[in-house]
Amino acid sequence: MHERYYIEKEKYEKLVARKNEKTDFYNGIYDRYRYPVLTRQHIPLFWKYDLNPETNPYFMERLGVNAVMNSGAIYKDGRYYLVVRVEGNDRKSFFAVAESETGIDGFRFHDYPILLPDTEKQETNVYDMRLTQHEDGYIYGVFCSESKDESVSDLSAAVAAAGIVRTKDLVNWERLPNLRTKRSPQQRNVVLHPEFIDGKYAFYTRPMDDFIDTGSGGGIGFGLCEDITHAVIDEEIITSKRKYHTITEVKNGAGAPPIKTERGFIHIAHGVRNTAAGLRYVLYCFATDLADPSKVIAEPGGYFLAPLGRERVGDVSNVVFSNGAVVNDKGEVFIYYASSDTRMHVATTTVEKLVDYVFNTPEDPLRSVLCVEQRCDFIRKNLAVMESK
Ligand code: M1P
Repeated sequence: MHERYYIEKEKYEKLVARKNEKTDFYNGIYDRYRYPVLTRQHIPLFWKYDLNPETNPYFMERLGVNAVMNSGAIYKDGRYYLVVRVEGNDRKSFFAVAESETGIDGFRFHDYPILLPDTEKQETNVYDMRLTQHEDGYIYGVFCSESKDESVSDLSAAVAAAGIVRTKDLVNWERLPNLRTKRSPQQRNVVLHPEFIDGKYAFYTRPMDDFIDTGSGGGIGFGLCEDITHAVIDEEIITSKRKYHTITEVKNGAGAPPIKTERGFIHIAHGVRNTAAGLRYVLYCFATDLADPSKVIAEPGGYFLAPLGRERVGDVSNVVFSNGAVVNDKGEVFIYYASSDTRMHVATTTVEKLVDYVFNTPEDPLRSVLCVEQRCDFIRKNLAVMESK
């Protein structure tokens, strides 16, 4: 083995063994952590370096990794699993499982990434898998399956569709045909609901006219399908709508599969607005009805989590994106999010706190004057509380 291997291996083991710690960030809603849970430095050396000194005398990276980001998550048998989007230096993304005992540190990749069955021959790239433990007994992974748009001459034109896989052990993956939505030419950010609705599989969708622009797509959609092995959605209705001059003005999309609580399903989604510096992605929450998960019953105003400090800089700066959150046996919630399409973080809270946040945070009144009224009312009540002490 090249001598440099031992130096790099020591650095790697130190990184994986590093304990994470809460920062002094406070908003009463969730805690943030000092270190990302996964970075490209967490990729095993044997994924990147040819370890044979005869074929790699300079111990060079032969297959580099650019970033690790948008990860699906699941809590299984007392352990925390992420299905990570790994992006090679060649810009192609793929999926790999990383596992931890604590959910906040010690994430280690399994020896091999996931080799998906090659059933969609036109597919060039895959990313952003959402993991849903469905009541039918399978863990489903729904992800973006991207292909070149051959109908136009623009070399960068692409078509986004929702790919579907399922597994029971996170090792063997069965690929099902891509989801077809009759009314939307493109789909990204599709999430499978964990329960049957009227005996059917239910999906949160994101209707789009174009690969980047959602166009006439008014927000996060919802649709039912009879047969997940040939998934077709005839009708999509809009649940959480995009709104003018809010954090969702340009687009929004479902994130982690919804968390079931006594008051409703809690969704952690992303909202996108435009700025002079480009698009800004933040996370926001809403709740849907337990019996009719297409019906929004609470939507706190503003963002839940926005990029902060070093999170603001990366390959696509000013972005936080989540497609995985888990609840452990103690009712603690681990929200996994990527910053700036570069690295993975965790924020922790509890189901109780999430419910309080979603149902007791005021809605966005949508106009400045109404926001001032809302805040004045708030201040008035607080001053009365302070005076009574
Ligand atoms: O670059 C930010 C994000 O952009 C896309 O999200 P959306 O479809 O909502 O625009 C996704 O490609 C996502 O992977 C990426 O993090």
